[in-house]
Amino acid sequence: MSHAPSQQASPDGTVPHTDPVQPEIRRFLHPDGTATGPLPEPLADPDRLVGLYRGMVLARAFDEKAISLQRTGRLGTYASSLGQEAVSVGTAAAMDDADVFAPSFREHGAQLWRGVTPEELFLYWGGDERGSAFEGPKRDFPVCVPVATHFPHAVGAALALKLDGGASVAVAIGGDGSTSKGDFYEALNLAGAWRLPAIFVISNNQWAISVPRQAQTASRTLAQKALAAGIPGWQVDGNDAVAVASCVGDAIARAREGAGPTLIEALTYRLGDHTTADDARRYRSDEEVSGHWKEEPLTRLRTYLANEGHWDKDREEALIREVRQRIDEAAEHYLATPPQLPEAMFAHLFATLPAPLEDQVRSLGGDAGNGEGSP
Ligand SMILES: Cc1ncc(C[n+]2csc(CCOP(=O)(O)OP(=O)(O)O)c2C)c(N)n1
Repeated sequence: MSHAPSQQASPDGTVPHTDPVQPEIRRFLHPDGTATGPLPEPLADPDRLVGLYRGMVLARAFDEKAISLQRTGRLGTYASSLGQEAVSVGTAAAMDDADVFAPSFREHGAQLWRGVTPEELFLYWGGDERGSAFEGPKRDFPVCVPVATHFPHAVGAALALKLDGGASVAVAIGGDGSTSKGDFYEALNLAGAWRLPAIFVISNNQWAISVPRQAQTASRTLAQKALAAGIPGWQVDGNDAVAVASCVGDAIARAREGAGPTLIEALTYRLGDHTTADDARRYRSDEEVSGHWKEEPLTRLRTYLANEGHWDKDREEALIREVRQRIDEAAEHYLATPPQLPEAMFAHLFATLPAPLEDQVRSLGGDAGNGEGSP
C-alpha cells in the first residue's frame, strides 16, 4: 500500500513526479465468488464473513420494503442501495463504534450496521424528524441529501477528534458525482493540510443521476483526486465486501496512527433507479445493467461462503425469513407512529430561530417563543 511520498528536488531544481495513487485495484473475491488468494486476517474468519453477508442482506431487504412503501404512497422519495451494499457494509464493518460516520443518502447498509434501526430509517424517509435522532450511534451525522456538503462536516468532526487526543476517526461516504463539488475538494484539501483522521469513501456507481462518470470529470480515476491534497488515493473493488472492509480498515489504521486522511474510490454499480423519482431506462440500456448484475456483491460473497462450506440453502432461507420479519416489524412500527406536527421541521436547525422562521412557525399554529425549536 503506497503512502504519501517524500519529494526531493534534483540538481536542476525540478521535483520528480510522484504519484501516491495506488496502481492496482484491491480485490479478494472475483465476481464468480472464487478468491484471488488468501483472505486477509481478521476478515478471513467465517463468522466475520457471514456477518458481512448478513449486513448486506439486511440492507437489500430494507431497500425492497422501502420501495414498496414508496410505491404505495406511504414513504417519501427513496434512494435504493441495490448493488452497492458491499461499499456501505464493508466500510461500516471497518469502523469502531466510537468513530463518526457521515453518510450520503444511499448508505442504509452502513447505518443499519452501526446501529441505526430500520424504524428510524423508515421515519427519516417518511419525512419525520425523529428518524435522525438515532438512539444508537449518537455521534453519527444524519442522512445528507445535499450532494457533498457532508464532507466538510466530517472534516470538522475529524478536527474535533484530533483535538480530543484519542484515536477515533471520521468516515464520510459520497458518490462519484460528489467528487465534482467544491465541498469535496475543500474538505480533502483541509484534511490533507492538517493531517486529520478523516477517511473519504467514494461509492463510484458510475452515474450521477443521468450523468455518466466519463461526462462528470476528465480525471482518469477518482482516487487520483487525492494527489492534489497530498494524501493517498486507493481504488478497491466496491462489489467485494472483503476488499472494501480491508481497504477502509487500512485507511483507518493509518489515521489512528496520526498519518492523516485517505481517499478511497470503491468501484461499483447502481443496479436500480437513482431514486423512486427516476426511471434509469431513459438513459442506460438493459444490456449495461444486466452485465453488472453478474458482478453484484451478495451473490459473490454467498458463493464464496457456500464453496468454503460455511453457507447452505437452509441457512439462506432462515436468514431471509429472519431479516424480512425484522423489516416488516419495523415498517409496521413506522406506519403506526402518529405523525409529528408540521412545525417539528424547525426544531433542530437553530438554537435561536431567525425572525422569518419564527413567523413561519406561527403561521403553522406553533409556538416559536422559546427560540429552542419549540415543537
Ligand atoms: C447540492 C446539491 N445539488 C444537486 C442535488 C441534486 N442531486 C441529488 S443526487 C444527485 C447526483 C448524485 O450523484 P452521485 O454523487 O454520483 O451519487 P449517487 O446518486 O450516484 O449515489 C444530484 C445532482 C443535490 N441533492 N444537492
